[in-house]
Parts: sequence; structure tokens; C-alpha cells
Amino acid sequence: MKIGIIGAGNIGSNIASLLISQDLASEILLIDINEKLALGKMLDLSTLSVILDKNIKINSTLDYSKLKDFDIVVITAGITRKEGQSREELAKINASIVGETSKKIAEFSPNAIIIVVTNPLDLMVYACYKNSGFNKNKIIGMAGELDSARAKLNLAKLKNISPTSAKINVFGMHNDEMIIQTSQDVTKDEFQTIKDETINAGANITKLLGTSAYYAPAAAVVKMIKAIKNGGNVIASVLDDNEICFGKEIKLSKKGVEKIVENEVYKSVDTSNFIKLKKSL
Ligand code: TXD
Repeated sequence: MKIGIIGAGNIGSNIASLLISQDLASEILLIDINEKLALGKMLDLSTLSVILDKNIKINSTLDYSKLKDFDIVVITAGITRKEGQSREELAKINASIVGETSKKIAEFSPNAIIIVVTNPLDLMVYACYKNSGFNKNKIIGMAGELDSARAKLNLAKLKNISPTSAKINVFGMHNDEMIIQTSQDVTKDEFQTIKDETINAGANITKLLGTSAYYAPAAAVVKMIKAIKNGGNVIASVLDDNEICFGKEIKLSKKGVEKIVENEVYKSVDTSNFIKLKKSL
């Protein structure tokens, strides 16, 4: 598969590294407004591919015409929230970056599946949809897999079980209003603790690193790419018929979203803020 990555920063470059090590791409193209950064990452990743004995074409460019007929394009391009900047301001700036990028993807890779990573995630999926003109089933946002993994870790810690056996998922918006669902036996207090820790997980990492998490977000994107390649279910942000977007369980294939797995929790998602913000983009 030919996989393009727009934004060769922390998440973008880690996605590339995982794709190389797991033999998931025949070709990788990095595009970043910071041409030097993309070139440097490309050279480092190319060397990594030789060390791992992989034959993968890896390039970097600012020229979108090189993104011709790619199968999957991941958008991580954007800016991070500066001090004093409101969520609305960030949404507007990143929506214009994601919007421009989406138009270019549509021009050169009209059959691609787009995975959006840039925050604020659900709104950026909408911006991508509006600007690419793609069908809803070709655009998916990564957040639910990341938030669910964080919830699994928190449940496992509390119950002293292994995170891989923790039965808990996160749906809805990728913000403080996320909806957690578990079939595990937890008390009300335990549930609240897991919820609080999951909501704060990203901010805690940012406090420690001075930048947002990137290993886990990159791995979550790669999980989605595997589901596209081999078929499989993931939690991802997808648009509904009312052009509202939030995290749901979906079945993926090479054609994109095959099916949304219905779940009663979707009815309890508060979409009012999303609707307000999408109008302001
Ligand atoms: O769950 C999730 N979806 C997320 C999302 C989890 C963690 C972080 N999340 C968001 O992903 C984060 O808030 C950012 O909006 C994106 C990317 O995060 P990353 O940590 O990779 O940010 P970087 O390292 O700053 O990389 C962004 C790159 C950087 O190299 C910029 O030069 C580039 O984007 N950039 C652009 N590239 C191409 N075109 C344009 N216009 C552009 N603008 C910035």
C-alpha cells in the first residue's frame, strides 16, 4: 500500500517508523510545511528501513503532485494550542490547514482513505469531509482507539488485571465529554476514577513532555491501517447523516467504513458544542 503522511512531526514520523517495521507499506511519502524537518525524518527513516532489511520507497516533498494515487493518507498537520488561545481559535487555524490539505489529497489521490489525527479531532474530520468532497465512508478520525487504550490501562491498574483483558471502550467526542462503556464489574466511584484519569491522560503526558503524546497515537493510527488492509473493527470518529462526527465502533476494509456497529451509548453523546463549533469554522 502507498501511504502518505501529511505532517512529519512527532506522530507522523512515528507512524512511518511503525509502518516500516511492520511491513505495512510499499511506499511512504512525508509532506510537511517544514521541508527540512520532512527531509531529515525521511533520511533517518530510510536508514532505519535498511537496518531492518526492508525494501520500502520513502520520500519527502512539499509538492502534492507526488502524492499520486495513494491508498491511504494520514493528516497529522496542524499547530498545537498556544497559551491564551481558545479552542475555537485553534479549531479555525487547524481547520484551514486540514481543509487545504484535504483539497490537495482529493486532487491527487481521489480514491484514498483519509485518516485524520489533527485536533480538535471530530471537527477536523468534518473539515476534511467538507473540503475533500469525499464520501463519508472514506474519512475516519483517530481518537477512540487511543482513549480506549488509556481507559484499559486505568481499569487494569484499579482492578489489578492485565490491560489487554480489560473490557472498556471510549466512544463519543474526543474531549472531556467522552463516553466510557465497560462490561467489567466496577463501582460508581471506581468508574468515576477511571473516567477522570482517562480524560486527564493526554494532559498529564503533555505536562511531562512539553508536547502531546505520540507513540500511542501513532500506534492507534497503525491499528486502523491494519484494519483497512486486513479488515477489522476499530473505534474511530465518523460522520453521520447529519454531518455530526464522533467516535463509534466501525468495521473497516480496503473500501473504507463498511459498517457502523450500533451501540445505545451513541444516543447519549452531547453534540451541541460540536454543532456550535462547526458553524464557526
Ligand atoms: O487522539 C488524537 N487524535 C491526538 C491528536 C492525540 C495526540 C495529538 N493529537 C494532535 O495531532 C495534536 O494536537 C496535533 O494537532 C496533531 C499532530 O501532533 P504531533 O505531536 O505530531 O505534532 P507536531 O510534532 O507539531 O507535528 C505537526 C506537523 C509539524 O511538523 C508541522 O510543521 C506540520 O505538522 N504542519 C504542516 N504540514 C503540512 N502542511 C501544513 N499546512 C502544516 N502546518 C503544520
